Amino acid sequence: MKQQRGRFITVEGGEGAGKSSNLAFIQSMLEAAGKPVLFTREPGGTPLGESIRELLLGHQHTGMAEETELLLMFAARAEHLQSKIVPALEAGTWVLCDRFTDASYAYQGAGRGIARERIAKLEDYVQGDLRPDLTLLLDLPVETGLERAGNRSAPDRFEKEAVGFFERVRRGYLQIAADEPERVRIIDASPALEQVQQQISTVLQDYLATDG
Ligand code: Z5A
Repeated sequence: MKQQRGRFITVEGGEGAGKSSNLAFIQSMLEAAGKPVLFTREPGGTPLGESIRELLLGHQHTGMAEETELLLMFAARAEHLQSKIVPALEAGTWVLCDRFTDASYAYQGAGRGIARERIAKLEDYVQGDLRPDLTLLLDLPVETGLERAGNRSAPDRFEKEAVGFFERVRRGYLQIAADEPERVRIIDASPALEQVQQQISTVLQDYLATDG
């Protein structure tokens, strides 16, 4: 009998939205439902991808061209898909990924101003037909996110952007959710963690009941 393909779940959100704080919760819910889960992240997820991540987030290339940034995201993604994500999905494993291509549309597209059509061409080239099955978008006001993120580590190359950049990123994400309401579920990330996790739990239970 042919192995059933695993599901591809991504988690997205602006700065300090709480992805890291909720990923273990999401993974444990899926595992409790009997799904084998591979957790990974973008940019990164492979040795080569993690090296690209250092180039992207570090401060040694502050004047990086926008196109270079976009192409590096997709270079890391190509490696990630071929060596990790696709083999796992084909083996029936559920892949839980901290950010994926929606982040390229939100940050490089809405944030930096690269045309959507250009990103779509790269998406088709690198991913073929593969798209996430479910995306949880953690949404909160930019100021709240920046305040939360500011209480953590030193800022990376993206975190040094101005507030206007993050406002465009947020609008970009919300537009994706409006365009694809079936795939992208908005989670209000403003309240306390327990309330955020209640919303996540409802969405995942619903997904597991209908598609899992
Ligand atoms: N990027 C891109 O441009 N294009 C692409 O295609 C891809 C990525 C894939 C790296 O992402 C950067 O890459 C990212 C976009 C870009 N740049 N930025 N900015 P990342 O995901 O590795 O890093 P990040 O966005 O900076 O994530 P983050 O700052 O780690 O945020 P988070 O994981 O969403 O938040 P958190 O660490 O869970 O929470 C932040 C703080 O808030 C922390 O102290 C928590 O304890 C606190 N917190 C969390 N939830 C709550 C609630 N509910 N109440 C109160 N406090 C809370």
